[in-house]
Amino acid sequence: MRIDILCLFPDMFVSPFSHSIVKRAEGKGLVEVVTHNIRDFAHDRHATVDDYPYGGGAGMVLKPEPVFEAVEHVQALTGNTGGPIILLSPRGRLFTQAVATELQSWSHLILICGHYEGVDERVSEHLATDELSIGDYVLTGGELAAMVVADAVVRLVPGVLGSDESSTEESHSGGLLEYPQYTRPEAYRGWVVPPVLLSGHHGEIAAWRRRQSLLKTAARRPELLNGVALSDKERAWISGRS
Ligand code: 4GT
Repeated sequence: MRIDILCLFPDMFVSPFSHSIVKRAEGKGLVEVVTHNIRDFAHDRHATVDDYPYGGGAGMVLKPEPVFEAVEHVQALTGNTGGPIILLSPRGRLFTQAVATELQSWSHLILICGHYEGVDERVSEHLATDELSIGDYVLTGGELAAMVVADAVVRLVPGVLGSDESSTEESHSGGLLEYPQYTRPEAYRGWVVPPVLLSGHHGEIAAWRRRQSLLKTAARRPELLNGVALSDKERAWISGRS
């Protein structure tokens, strides 16, 4: 998979991507992440990429020309693969694990990061094929959102995670919150690890973990239970507790 990221501050990606799963994926030759500076596609010698909003108002707006031309440059470079062109924006559809799974199936992604007060609407209307938000809050720029998307997608590319890590993906949580994890020491400041985890009874451990996932989900994110297949027994057990 190749991911091209168009932004105004490509340096922001250097450290995160050199420590994360992205580095590992690149090392294995499974993923290539390339950042581009939208400013390189400005038209004037001052490299202007923003301008005042038509109609007035506070702040500046990212001009359309450098963004369109940066995308066209990437398409020429990569052979115009027809993959998603994603604008990161607080108005986008919510980025979830399901969206990450969907994106993982493409061989090429283009991510566009906005800055200033916003991006000229023609980018959203006539260039981006998709618009994603990582959550209901406002950031200074789309770069952090692009990092989140890249990280979540790259770890799903087959071969990036070891088979141990990837097998925990589907089989365990399946739309529920994770069960509690413990490691040594067995007792820390008087807080002991649940004895079942030391019992060696794999069946009991699996059942305990499932119950813990259900409990935590019911307590903290009850809406997630709607998307999960529960047995009648589990449903009754949860409603008896909440
Ligand atoms: C939030 C998100 C995002 C921003 C999000 C254009 C000017 C957008 C700054 C940018 N804020 N981008 N992608 N929640 N801010 O995903």
